[in-house]
Amino acid sequence: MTDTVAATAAKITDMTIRGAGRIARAGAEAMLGFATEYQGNDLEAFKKEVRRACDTLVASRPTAVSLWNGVHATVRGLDEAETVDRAREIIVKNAEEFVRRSNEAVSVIASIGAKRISDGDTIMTHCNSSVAIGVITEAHRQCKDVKVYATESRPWRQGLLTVRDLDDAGVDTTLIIDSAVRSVMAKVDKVFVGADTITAHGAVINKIGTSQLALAANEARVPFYVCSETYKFSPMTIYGDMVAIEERDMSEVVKAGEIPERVKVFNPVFDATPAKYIDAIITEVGMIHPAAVYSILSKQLGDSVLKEE
Ligand code: RI2
Repeated sequence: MTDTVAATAAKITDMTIRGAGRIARAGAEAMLGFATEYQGNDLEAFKKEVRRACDTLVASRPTAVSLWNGVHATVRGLDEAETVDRAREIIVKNAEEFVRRSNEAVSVIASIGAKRISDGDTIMTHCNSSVAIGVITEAHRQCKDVKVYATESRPWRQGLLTVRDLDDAGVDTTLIIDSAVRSVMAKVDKVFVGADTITAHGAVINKIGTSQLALAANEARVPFYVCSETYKFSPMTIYGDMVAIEERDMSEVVKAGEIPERVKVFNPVFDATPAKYIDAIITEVGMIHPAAVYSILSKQLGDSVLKEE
């Protein structure tokens, strides 16, 4: 395995590289780096190293299926290669195509989602979703008067990144602590969040606390939109696989010595929002109902999705 793969996997694990879309593109680019750097002419040995590289990258953050999809998109059609050079070409081409389409999807979602923002709207968003932020800043670029409440999103406090991103774009932004969500929801017209993984039955796995925004929005009759590229849809959940919810170290929640030694800290970094709390998923193929996820997945995967045991 090359240094590029190990270095990228380490940066995804320690969240130097974070965000479901960014880690997917980083995974694809790491596979491109692997293919370019690989020395050797034995095709079977190359394919073995490719599998190791894929496994290392996918294991670096278990919840976001975007990473799995981004990495595995680069090896599509590899079985047809008869030489290492041809296999290398296939990976490089697939990786470049994935990154291009991923960036394109983010801008298509921005233009579709911005249509759902009216002049004068107050929006709430959670964590630091580049796709949800793209929708909001596109509406602002269209001279719509938009105000945003961004949650702090403990424990990583990605909300501080969001308020910086929005302020840089000139958007009127207010930071709130996560426990203020339900009381602030009374001032909110729409909620826009991102996604790490969306299951075949339309549940959305996103930063911990997202389901609380959805509950509060549902109670207040505030539309709740998820902004997500379709490579965040999970093929494995078609067969009933559960999405692994990553748990991270207690040091992200409390400092050493802050609490008694015997006290445990449970630090799940994602949660699941059931489809019934989601008004629409804004994707690069259009605004869809959560119930449409399966048909899009099966269309993208072709018949294989129905055959696999
Ligand atoms: P974009 C992030 O996870 C957040 O949960 C965010 O909503 C999601 O990925 C999607 O991000 P983390 O990497 O792809 O901060 O919309 O744990 O940027």
